Amino acid sequence: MSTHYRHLIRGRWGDPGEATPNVNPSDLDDTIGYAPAADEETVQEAVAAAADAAPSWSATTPEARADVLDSAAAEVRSRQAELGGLLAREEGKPIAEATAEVGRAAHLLRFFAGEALRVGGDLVPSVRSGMTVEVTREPVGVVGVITPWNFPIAIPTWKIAPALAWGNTVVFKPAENTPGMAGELVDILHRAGLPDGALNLVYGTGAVVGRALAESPRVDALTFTGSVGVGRGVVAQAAAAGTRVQAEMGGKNPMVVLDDADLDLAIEACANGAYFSTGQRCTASSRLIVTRGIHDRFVEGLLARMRGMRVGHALDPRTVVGPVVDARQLEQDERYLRVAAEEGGEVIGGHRVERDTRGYFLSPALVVGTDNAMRINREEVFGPVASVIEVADYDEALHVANDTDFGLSAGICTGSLAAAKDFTRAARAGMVMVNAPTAGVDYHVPFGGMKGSSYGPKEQGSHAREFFSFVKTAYVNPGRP
Ligand code: UN1
Repeated sequence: MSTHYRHLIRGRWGDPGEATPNVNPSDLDDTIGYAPAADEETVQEAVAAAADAAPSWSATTPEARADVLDSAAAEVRSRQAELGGLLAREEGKPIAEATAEVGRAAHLLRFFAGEALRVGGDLVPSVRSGMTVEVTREPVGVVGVITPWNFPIAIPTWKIAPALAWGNTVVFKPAENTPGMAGELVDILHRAGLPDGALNLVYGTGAVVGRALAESPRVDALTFTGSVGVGRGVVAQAAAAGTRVQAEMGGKNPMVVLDDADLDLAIEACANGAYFSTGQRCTASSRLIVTRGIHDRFVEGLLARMRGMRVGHALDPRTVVGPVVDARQLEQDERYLRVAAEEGGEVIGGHRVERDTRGYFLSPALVVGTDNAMRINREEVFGPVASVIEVADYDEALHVANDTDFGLSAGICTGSLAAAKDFTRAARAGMVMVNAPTAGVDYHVPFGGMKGSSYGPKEQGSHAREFFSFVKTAYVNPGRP
């Protein structure tokens, strides 16, 4: 069964038009649907629809906005298994992780339903007699949302839900690899009671749709998650158009393992952080920085764990590592493994795997004997690939951890409170994890990085308001009664 996805503009689902197949990466003979690709004019129509809907949506009560997000949360929750199945089929995330991601989307919707009701402000006495100052938060206006394929419902939700909660209207451009999940999320929100034009969905390429959103003077704010290369361009285009912009890009996240770590815990944290979701997470633990005393035992244990991970069809419940998302990503993963070997690393694993269905299956890989100057440790691979860097002690580990252009997430496995506290403070990253994988974050607290990983305010939690609302300062002199 396949579907023809359609744009949603001004509350109307468009015609299917010319369409690109959406292929299951676990089974290339399974075409899930066909997605259209918008031209620039279609994007402008969507932006105009969002701009026209902005005055009335921004004037709705907090309760009305909370109710929409709350009913969407309930529907996502009640269809969790079905939507998880679609996510696994479309993106290749193993079914258990895919279903959990749908649950996360329901929680995000519920959290931001609450946030809509918590919109507040300050009433401040003026330095001038008789005057008061009101500091309030208002919607920014039209928000452009550009999302990647690797969390095809969680990331769109954590951008669209706060945008709507704070009274903004949205034009949403999902990744080309995951049109199905985008269509389901938008359909659910639309039927939950959004007025026409409050949420518009436009399929298509980054080069046409993404660029048109980034350059449009009628888009007031643009939120992006994706690669560094694309993100930098989006930030530059948006800044040139005078648009508020937030970009969450790549990572090369260090995981430090010290001699005093709980070995089993460290192995499990690294296996999860490096290989779950096929390593296709900007928060993946990709540089494992290990002190000398534990190095050999750690590598041996991690290799055993890695070799035990079943690679296969995302809908097979035994699968731990699903397929790589597409041919281009598979080629990139293999290219980095070749480069790592050429630079002197020892590559273990990282082979194509044959299964009953034709899919982009790659076994997880560990590159040992690397140093931090190698390309495998400088550039994001975005696949089931991690490398090990051996260091002398904690000080060298911290230095290596911070010696990177990125700064999204950083982890440490240690039994030492002193080392954990020092690392928490000294790691140059937006998120620090102690005795836990660098990936896999909560939905109710801020998310985001520093340095080359991120641009602009953080996402999620109550901090999302910094981006999705703007602060107005009103001076009121009521005069004499
Ligand atoms: C997580 O690790 O739970 O694209 C979330 C990414 C991140 C999300 C990671 N923006 O991988």
